[in-house]
Amino acid sequence: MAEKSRYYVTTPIYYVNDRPHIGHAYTTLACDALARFLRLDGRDVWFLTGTDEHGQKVEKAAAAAGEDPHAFVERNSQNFRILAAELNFSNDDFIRTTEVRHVRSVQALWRELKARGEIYLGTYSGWYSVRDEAFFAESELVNGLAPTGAPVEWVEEPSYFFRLSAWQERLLAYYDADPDRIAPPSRRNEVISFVRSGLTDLSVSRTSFRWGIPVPDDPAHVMYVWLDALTNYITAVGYPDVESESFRKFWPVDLHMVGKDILRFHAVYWPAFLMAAGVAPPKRIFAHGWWTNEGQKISKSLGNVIDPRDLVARYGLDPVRYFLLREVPFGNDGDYSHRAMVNRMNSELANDLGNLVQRTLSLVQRHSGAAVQAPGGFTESDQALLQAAHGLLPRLREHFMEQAFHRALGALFDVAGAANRYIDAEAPWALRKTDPARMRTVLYALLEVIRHLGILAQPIMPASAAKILDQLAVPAGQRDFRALGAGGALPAGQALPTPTPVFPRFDPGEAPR
Ligand code: ME8
Repeated sequence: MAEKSRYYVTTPIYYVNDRPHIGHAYTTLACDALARFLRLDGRDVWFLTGTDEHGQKVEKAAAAAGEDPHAFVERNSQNFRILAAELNFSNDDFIRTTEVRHVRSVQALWRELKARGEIYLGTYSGWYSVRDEAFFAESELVNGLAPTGAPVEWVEEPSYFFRLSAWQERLLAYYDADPDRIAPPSRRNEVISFVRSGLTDLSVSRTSFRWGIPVPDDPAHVMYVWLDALTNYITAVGYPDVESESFRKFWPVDLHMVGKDILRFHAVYWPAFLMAAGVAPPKRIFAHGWWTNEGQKISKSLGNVIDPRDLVARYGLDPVRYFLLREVPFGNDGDYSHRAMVNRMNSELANDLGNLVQRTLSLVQRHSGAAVQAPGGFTESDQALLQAAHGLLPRLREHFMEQAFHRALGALFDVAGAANRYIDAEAPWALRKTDPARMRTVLYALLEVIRHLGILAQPIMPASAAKILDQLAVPAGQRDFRALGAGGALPAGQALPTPTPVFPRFDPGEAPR
């Protein structure tokens, strides 16, 4: 049971060469929503994020800033921590690759690989892209650049190699063993065809710069930044202490969430490193899509990098969280635009959900004694609506487990839509005079539906959902998923506070900045 209920989810650890932007916020947000959902569903969750602080890219950025790399990474890592707090992320840990626990873990992994004959000394000669922190063969270059468009430099130096070529069949067997291992399916196919096309040994150390973790017993080498970075996922749960409680409990990881740019590192190199060291590989890796800004690639040189804090200042945190997970089928690429954002805020949050809550609560306030009133017998339409609300949890569970956040929100808003149609059809404001008992039943059904929507919206919009539940006077101990269904229903006689709107409309007249 304990084994079944635990869940370990990770974000990539972000490079500290730059400030956090919307892409970083997006990946961590998706993990946050999932972690919150699973906790409310009674699971024992460990949610990890952090920063990737070694390597040439960071070293160069520090030099360009005229700073010592230690001070530079300290300051920039802090920006990611601040972002996590400002976006209400519920991570359980924040790991930095410059921490002692991590250096110890990476060196232990290296020793293990070395002892098992998986690493050997040779000479690397080929191309390297600092921006991608990746090696490329001549044949992979496109017009003299990395396939990502990044510049490359020629590297020729002594290097340790990992015997990746020996892992092809075992990697294919690992993908085959579980069709859900890599998602979405299109990405899984890409990975499989890459591995099928043959693997070459991977350079895993460098001698031409110093900003990295020294190779044990050969300090002229520092470790390849990706070997260093990927290991963070096991460091955080206690590696090399594989008998520790946390390692036994949380490894293998349930989900590595990444952007599509770094899938190969996670789905090919990382499982191979782990299997080669005798450690179980990840259960699942999800590679989500790429955001553009008003149709354009987001890049520093175009000057269109979106700072998530600016969005939050402008639209509010929960609308931004909602937009990011609703606008794009999770896994696909997406485009941020002011128009799309305002559209979601006004037509869905304000009109569909906000209005439902506001209309119902105002009626209760004005015509139903500002309290929950016991219902009479339920009609078929009452029952249909209540059943739709009661049926949400299994549907959402399925969507969250597949990381289909857009579908989960779609399901929630389907029920909000049904409740809006119900309130229009039942017209409780008219029943007030003709049949007050029936009005009380209708309002009761609506309050129950809103209670379900409030509880289930918590993973995506924690603060707004809390406001909804506050207005229903739902006690703190009645907000997890055990309170869903008729068992946790609002008690008759419960007084309700004066309602205030939860989702204000955004004035579309305001010009985009
Ligand atoms: O790659 N749209 O760090 P990184 C969506 N340190 N997501 C985006 C995005 C965009 N436009 N831009 C960035 C690294 N991301 C390594 C990871 S893990 C062991 C080491 C997100 O700072 C997305 O998750 O370049 C992407 O994979 C990640 O940021 C890259 O962050």
